[in-house]
Amino acid sequence: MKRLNSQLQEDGAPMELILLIRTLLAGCKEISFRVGQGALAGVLGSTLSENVQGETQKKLDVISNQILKDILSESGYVKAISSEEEDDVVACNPDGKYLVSFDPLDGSSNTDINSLIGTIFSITHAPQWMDADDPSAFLQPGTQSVAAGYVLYGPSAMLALTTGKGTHLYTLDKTHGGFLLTTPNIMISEQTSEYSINASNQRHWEAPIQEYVSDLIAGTDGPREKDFNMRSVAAMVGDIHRVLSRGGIFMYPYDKRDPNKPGKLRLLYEANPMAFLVEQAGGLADTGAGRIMEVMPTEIHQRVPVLIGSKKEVETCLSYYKK
Ligand code: FDP
Repeated sequence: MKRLNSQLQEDGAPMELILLIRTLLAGCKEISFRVGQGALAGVLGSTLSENVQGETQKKLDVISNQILKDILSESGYVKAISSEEEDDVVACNPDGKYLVSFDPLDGSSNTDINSLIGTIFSITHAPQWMDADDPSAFLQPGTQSVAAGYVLYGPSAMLALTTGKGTHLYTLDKTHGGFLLTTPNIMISEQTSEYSINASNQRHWEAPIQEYVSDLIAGTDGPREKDFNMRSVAAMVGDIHRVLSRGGIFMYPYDKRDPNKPGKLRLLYEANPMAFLVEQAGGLADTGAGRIMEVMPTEIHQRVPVLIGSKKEVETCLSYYKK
């Protein structure tokens, strides 16, 4: 079975990027181990501190953030880090070539129920003329990413990774400690009859999503003339993994509740890396107003609406915005 290293070389990734990705994944392996220990490690449950988005942090979030922060800043490859768990950017090596954005533990409320969680990351070049602590270095559209991926901590630990030459799935072989290529060039089916959305927010959605979801629910009795099924892991990393594995559409749409929060999911370390992976697998990723990867960020913790998944189904969803 092919190892991560040879696939990255085959995809033409530069050596320093390969070394950076391997460093980051060494951190993820440690997180995987900690997550696997669960309550035995005494690390589950909430701390009293809250992170920048005002959500209650779980201890595993803090631990995972620290693991990645330490390993990346000591590596020398990284100029600065932006993390869901850090208010500001973290300056690393002023001569580092890369910027790394990550959500150290996505879906962290799932830790309480021993369900799917994961680390999401994206890597861009660091503008050499900017200081390492300058947050504006991170304000680049997703199209500038050189790599993106996630590690899913499930029954097995899986890595989805792209460097712009297709999306590959790897499985962590715990016997030798490496990621082995298990699905090269995964392609998302264009059609689907599966959707994912937190329907408890329905009253806050805009008209196009209201109408689109109501037509999905109407099934064979409605204009779509086919039945749809709803599936939700309630952790983006798990939901996108399902979409990559067997198709579907995952939505966290524009929300009218708070004009400062046009969506729930963060552009830099959630929407963009998932959009890169999904596009490289033949799917689409849009905000409802344009391609996610073309959104020009204005701040590091920016939120965006997300409509992502099987090409034809996302196109159908977007057609409701043009009515
Ligand atoms: P979580 O808050 O549990 O970390 O942005 C994080 C995220 O999970 C996503 O992974 C998930 O899709 C979403 O939030 C779930 O939020 P809601 O429960 O508000 O729908």
